[in-house]
Amino acid sequence: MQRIHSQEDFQEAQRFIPGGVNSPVRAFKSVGGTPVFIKEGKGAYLYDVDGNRYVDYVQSWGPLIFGHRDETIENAVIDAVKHGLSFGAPTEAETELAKDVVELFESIEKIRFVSSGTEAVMSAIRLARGFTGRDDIVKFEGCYHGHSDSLLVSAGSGAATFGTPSSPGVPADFTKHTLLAKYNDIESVKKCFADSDNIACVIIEPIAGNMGLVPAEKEFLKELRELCDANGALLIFDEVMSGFRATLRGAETITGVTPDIVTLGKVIGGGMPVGAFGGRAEIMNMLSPEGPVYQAGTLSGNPVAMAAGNAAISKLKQNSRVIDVLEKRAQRLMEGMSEAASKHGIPCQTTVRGSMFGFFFNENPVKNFDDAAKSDAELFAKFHTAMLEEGYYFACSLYETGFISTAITDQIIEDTIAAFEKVFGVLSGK
Ligand code: HOZ
Repeated sequence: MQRIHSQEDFQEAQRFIPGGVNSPVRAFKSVGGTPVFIKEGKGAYLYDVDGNRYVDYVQSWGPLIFGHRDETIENAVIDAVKHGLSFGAPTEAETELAKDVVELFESIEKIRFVSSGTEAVMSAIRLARGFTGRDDIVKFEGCYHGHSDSLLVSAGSGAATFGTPSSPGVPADFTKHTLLAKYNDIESVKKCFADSDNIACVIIEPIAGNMGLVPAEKEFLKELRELCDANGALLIFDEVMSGFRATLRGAETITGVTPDIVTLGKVIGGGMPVGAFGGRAEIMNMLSPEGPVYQAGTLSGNPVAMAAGNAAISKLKQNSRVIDVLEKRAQRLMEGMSEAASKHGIPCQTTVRGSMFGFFFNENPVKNFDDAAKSDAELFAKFHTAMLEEGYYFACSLYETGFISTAITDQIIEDTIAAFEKVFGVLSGK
């Protein structure tokens, strides 16, 4: 497969954009080669600037649950654009989307829209601090909650991919209130509460998607809830990635644990830049202008983004079985991968939650970031390169999650499994 134009574009981009990309994980650094420059997407496929076609298992890192250029979402956006790009004033579309989310998530009575997941989480933390009057927060190793200062500690996603667990430019004073615990290890959380009586909140991805796909165990979450209650701390579920992906009504419905605040993004914007955070009214009412906790944004609740979000969420509501159908396909994909890997003597652990899937080239099950980091990164890089050559676009980091969209048919899944067979055969030398 020729990717000459992508290579030229990357050279040119690097002259003007640090690393040639506007988000580090896109740079292909951990898998080698140069990033593919995309010209367009349609349905299940991405087309690059050299005219190559790829089945897209990244789906813009999650948002595109109906695939590229879904007609309903596209038309909603075009219609919104014709009425104006931004008003900086309230619109009915914001209430419409708010109503839908409140109806779907039992834990959310009120919600506020922002422009990114990072912004949603940063604001949720401020709200939790304002509500409790406390400063400390607990986060888990390998969980990624965007790149705001106090959360860039042992973060997953790009930060883990490039081995920069925290970043220069983040003053130690800003992170001294961030306590670290180990995912799926309640004793490590108990230690945090023993060390501090100033904990405002515990933030967790209940279905972690930024250290690869690693769901939290139900019992662990239950104990986490109890610990928060016993210590007067809030529990925040970061569902920027898993929201409307793992299930329609939030991780709370599959874990049986109710959070105090939920953060959302990705699917909720249908492909446009949107984030949101919501929770009980007594907490949300602390937000300005109702309460004293300040938070604002010129493009918050942007009418075009709201139109895309409304179209995506109403489509999901109308077809409530969509996530089950996608889950079956994801299961088949991962089953096929496991079989192909084991046939060729490659250790492989797989996980599925709704339309999210994850795999590690690892002898042992992965329960936390330390386990994930023991995966075979070199093999992952070779796998990624070989699958790309076969026309399959997977996330370019072992610490990311894969996504199925409705455009990815059963046949595409079977073809992908055949490609796994071929690639594992080559990689194992059999
Ligand atoms: N933080 C995103 C993945 N979990 C990466 C976003 C991007 O590079 O587009």
